[in-house]
Amino acid sequence: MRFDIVSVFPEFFAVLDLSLIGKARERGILDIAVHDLRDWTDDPHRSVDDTPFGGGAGMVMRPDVWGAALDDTLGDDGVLAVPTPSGTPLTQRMCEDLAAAGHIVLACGRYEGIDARVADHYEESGVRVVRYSLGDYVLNGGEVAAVALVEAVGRLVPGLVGNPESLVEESHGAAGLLEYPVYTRPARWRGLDVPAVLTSGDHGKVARWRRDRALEVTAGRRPDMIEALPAEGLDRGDRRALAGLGYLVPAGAAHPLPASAREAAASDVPGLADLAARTFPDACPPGMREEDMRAFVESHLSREDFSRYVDDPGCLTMALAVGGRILGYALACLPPDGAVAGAERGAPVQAVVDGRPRSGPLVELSKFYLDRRLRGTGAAALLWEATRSRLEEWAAPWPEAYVWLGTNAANERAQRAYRRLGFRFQGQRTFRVGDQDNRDAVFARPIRMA
Ligand code: 6GU
Repeated sequence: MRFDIVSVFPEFFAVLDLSLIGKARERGILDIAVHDLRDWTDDPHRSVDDTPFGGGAGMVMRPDVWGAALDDTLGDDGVLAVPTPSGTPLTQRMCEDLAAAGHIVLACGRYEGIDARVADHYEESGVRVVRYSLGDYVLNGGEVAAVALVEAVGRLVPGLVGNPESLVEESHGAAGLLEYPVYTRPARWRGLDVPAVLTSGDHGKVARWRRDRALEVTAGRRPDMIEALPAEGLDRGDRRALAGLGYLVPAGAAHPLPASAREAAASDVPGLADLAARTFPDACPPGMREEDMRAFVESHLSREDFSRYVDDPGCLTMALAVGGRILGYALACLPPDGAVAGAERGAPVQAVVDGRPRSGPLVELSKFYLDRRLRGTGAAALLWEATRSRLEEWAAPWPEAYVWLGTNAANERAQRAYRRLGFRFQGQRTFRVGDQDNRDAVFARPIRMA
């Protein structure tokens, strides 16, 4: 691999004699030539710049000098790389692509940059031109960015990095995630311990922990990278970790989507009513008649109903937004004066949860619905935890408070889900839709749990 670097500060590139890049040059793996742009001037002052046409501050680098330099260095195989703050942000993918080119010529501008005709001219003559930036900030010239490119591209040349494994498992690698944190001896430093899992010797647990940390670090610093992850590359553990970080992968989605559960606002009402109409039949027993379900939705789950629920201080309405769309909701009835909500609907007034009899208010979780595409995604835990946390705030005046719900007795899936959320079976009730009595299983749990 050959690099030609053209700059008015050739001494700057002494750093390329050091470390792995320096060794690779000694071993002939990398051939790096540094040139002084002024060698291509033909005036006594060796001048490389002039004032800008159209006026303005600073100086512009002359096309004639650059043309002479690049004609001599590009040859018939050179790719022209131009560091400039107005370039495309340099990525690992671009570096991999450039590593496949055998010869790169770096044109380091100073001052206000190089006359625009230079890059245009070489592009028009069939030279591949890459204008790149290191990020959204301004350096005084392209030299630092040229060193960055030589190192990032050079280390991908076979034989340069001793252990090719370290090229695989790294930030911006194929995984599309930032690197997990790493640790070495001593195991305890300034009161800080190395995470115990890393000294456990359990390779499976270490791998899971590292993957979870990589997801966590990436979600915190580069949410754009999380939203670009291909869904098919995410296993169950990844999906669980992502749900905990506020991202869900609905069935059929190409990528994780940001998810948030919050108290519903008036603007959520149409989305809530649409979702309720879609999900209500999912929770009904198989024999239920279409028109009965439709009538129930019209009389309890219309837009007008949701408007009332959202405005009613005795109701807590929670919306789960996924990628900006409402795909889940919960509705809780808050009993006045810390009493029992839904006594007439079969509230488990005598509830005993994990051996403890209920005391304090009993909230009714009257609706808890998710779009089908969210089944098994961790969405239930996300919506529940946000709901529970609101209920906990509401229940602050009482030392203990409980929440109950009824769900179709035949719906094993729903009952398993409620058990996972800490609810315990209390008994049965009948629930009327149309002219049919349905058997419901009743569950309860404390709002706060240790
Ligand atoms: Cl490539 N050049 C200059 N002059 N400033 C920069 C840059 C490049 N990337 C970020 N800032």
